[in-house]
Amino acid sequence: MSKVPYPKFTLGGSLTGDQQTFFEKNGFIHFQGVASPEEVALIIQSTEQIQKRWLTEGTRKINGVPIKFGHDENGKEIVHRFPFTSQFSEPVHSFVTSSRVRSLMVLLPEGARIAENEKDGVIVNHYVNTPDSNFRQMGWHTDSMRDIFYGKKVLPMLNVGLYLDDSSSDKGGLRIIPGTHRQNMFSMLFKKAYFMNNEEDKNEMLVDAKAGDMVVHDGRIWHRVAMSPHMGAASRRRVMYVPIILGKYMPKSDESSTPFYHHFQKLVR
Ligand SMILES: O=C(O)CCC(=O)C(=O)O
Ligand SMILES: [Fe+2]
Repeated sequence: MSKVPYPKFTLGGSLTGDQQTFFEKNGFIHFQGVASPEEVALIIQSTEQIQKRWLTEGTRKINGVPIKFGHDENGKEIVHRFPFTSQFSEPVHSFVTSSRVRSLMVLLPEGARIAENEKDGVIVNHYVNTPDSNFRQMGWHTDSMRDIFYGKKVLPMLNVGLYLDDSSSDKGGLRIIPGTHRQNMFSMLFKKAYFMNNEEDKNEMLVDAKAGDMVVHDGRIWHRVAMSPHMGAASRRRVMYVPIILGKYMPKSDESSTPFYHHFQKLVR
């Protein structure tokens, strides 16, 4: 793993030239302290309310996208992966539509939009490492692979991560291979076995983030989430992802069918 620290940035009213150049070269960019502790607390609270509601009502899917369930360190049933969160949470919706997220549009060609009701919408991931955890890591993948399953052309997209917990190597953490967003299609398809491979890569870089930080990556970049060396509460890692996309508008509804790539999600534990 690369031990060289990468630069972290501060988000102003608009992205600076340096910030845009860093993103174009590396395929990711890290902004510190984008959401306040109060805002993060409200978002977490609202996901707990959504979890309660989905568990009580027995909801299994939102707009055709399966909710991933599991158990926490106390054996309590929890939601590990929440799709379309902004449709159920005012604090999430207001963050997602705020100028902080909108200012990232300059990283994509004209016409990009925040996908609140397309793909899987705004996702919240909740990892916890327990002996029978259903979500403690995520193998190597690119997010753009999903476009291929939708029969769409691979267009640039951003995945905007908002950290709800501190996340460094003690949580396992996000590992990115910088620059791989510029790879050819063959490498995007076959560089690594999608979701099956959890091995460390010599060129991977650990994203070392605090709650409230925003880390943006290009959808074509190779990344994974490593397993925490700790068990239970010490391994808890919650992060929210906002997709910013291009191309044909494809909204989801209750009648939407389950996308094929979700069969891969079953490989993720
Ligand atoms: O949890 C993370 O930081 C990354 C999640 C991810 O890569 C995904 O949901 O596609
Ligand atoms: Fe991903």
